[in-house]
Amino acid sequence: MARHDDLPVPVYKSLEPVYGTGSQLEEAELRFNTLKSEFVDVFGHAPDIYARSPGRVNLIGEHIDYEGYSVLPMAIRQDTIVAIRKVEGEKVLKIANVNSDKYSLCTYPADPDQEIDLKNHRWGHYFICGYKGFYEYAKAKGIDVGEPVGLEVVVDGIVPTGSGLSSSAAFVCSSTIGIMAVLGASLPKKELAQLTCECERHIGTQSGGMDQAISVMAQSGFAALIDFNPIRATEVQLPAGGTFVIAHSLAESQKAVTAATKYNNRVVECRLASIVLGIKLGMKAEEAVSTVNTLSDVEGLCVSFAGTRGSADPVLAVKEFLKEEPYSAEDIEEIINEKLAVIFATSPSSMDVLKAAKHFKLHQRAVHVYSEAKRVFAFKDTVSSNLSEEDVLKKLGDLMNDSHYSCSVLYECSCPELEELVKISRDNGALGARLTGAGWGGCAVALVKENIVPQFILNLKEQYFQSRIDKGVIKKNDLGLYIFASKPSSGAAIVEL
Ligand code: NG1
Repeated sequence: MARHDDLPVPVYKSLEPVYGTGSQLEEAELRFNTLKSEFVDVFGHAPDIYARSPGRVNLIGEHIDYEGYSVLPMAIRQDTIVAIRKVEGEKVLKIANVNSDKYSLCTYPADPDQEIDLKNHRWGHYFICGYKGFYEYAKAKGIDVGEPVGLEVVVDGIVPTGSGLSSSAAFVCSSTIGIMAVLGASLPKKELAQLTCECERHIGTQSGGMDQAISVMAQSGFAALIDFNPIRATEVQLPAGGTFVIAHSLAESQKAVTAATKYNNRVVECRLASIVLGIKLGMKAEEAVSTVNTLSDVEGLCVSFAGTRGSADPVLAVKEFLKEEPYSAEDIEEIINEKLAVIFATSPSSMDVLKAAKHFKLHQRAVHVYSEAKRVFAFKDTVSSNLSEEDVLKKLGDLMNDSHYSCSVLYECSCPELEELVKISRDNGALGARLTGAGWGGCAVALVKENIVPQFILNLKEQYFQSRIDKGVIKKNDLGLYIFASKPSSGAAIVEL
């Protein structure tokens, strides 16, 4: 039997297979109806098809996907739906949003080779990421999708933005899948996961691929272990007695806007750490510079070194060969015998990192990546072990706490609000709590025993959110958007109604 990730994105004629039954289905029916009437209002006719793709919460494995390591997220019920129609004749892409007060109509030429103006961020750019990426892929694979045509699009997204729940990937994936479907093409989910990751890089972040992979390949009821190179998703059945509660710190993290000092900075630091490690472990400088891209590329060398000390832990090599004090650009250039500006010359987003960086913390970033990669497998092994459920939950919680510590102290991607939220979660009985997603704001995820979930949510409302309601940061009626329990939801789908 084919693996589910080898199959194409499912096409449904009704909403039940995607949203199940009950209140979730009712909410979805309302959204699809509103989306359709909005489409008719704006463009004068109904859309050809709808594509939807969910956000995700990452349970463990933070900032390691772009280093080639496996991660363990699950899809959440919040998603982005793109309604789309092909228009022969007028070569324009018109992208509207049901929330037109916040997101006004964007238009772009129907030109797959257009440059995205990254200095002037517009919400519609994410659609263009999918558009450019899909055409590039079709061209590279010899898929004939004809001459570019005009597209009419209305978007409805309910994944909170800047929250670490992958609103951007939900938007890019639903756009790409919508474009693919309306142009009459169909690809296996595995290929789409890879393609949508490349699409999102057009926005200027050096994205690792986790978010798009889970958004496209998720299966209802399961979290997934996502492996890269080659990309694949293996279902992970979570223990029934635990629930993951997601809470927003209310600090918004604008990943694309702060990329040069935050997200992309860490990608560059990891690359530099891996080149320096490669050289210290015996590679010629020239060879390391031209062949080493990620910490996973030099893990083998690190493990061999650890072997000489009776261990298999790559962190031993980091401790031996990378100093804890931050490196200056000159320190690194001396070791690698090359100018940093030469190494990153072909990557404008990395050049922006170099311009903004005062120093580079190679030791801390590498320890985080190698130890976090191990925690992902420990999490997966714990879930499938024959420990008692009580012990499984406790161990998963401990791994989540260790992951948070590493993100906060070594990777420095937390913020005061997330620290407060994580502490309050633990004080109120969470077995483990950690920031999720890129960090620097956004959400925390807590593992909570099923039977205390309602009380836990109440306590967080009082202890974290009430003061923010009092200050007018959020409205009491909107609380359900900022704290909720989540079960693993289904992945991307095409809907023809
Ligand atoms: P967020 O910002 O939470 O969607 C980002 C990256 C992921 C991964 C995490 C950190 C994108 C689209 N997503 O997720 O690939 O690297 O940070 O683990 O850039």
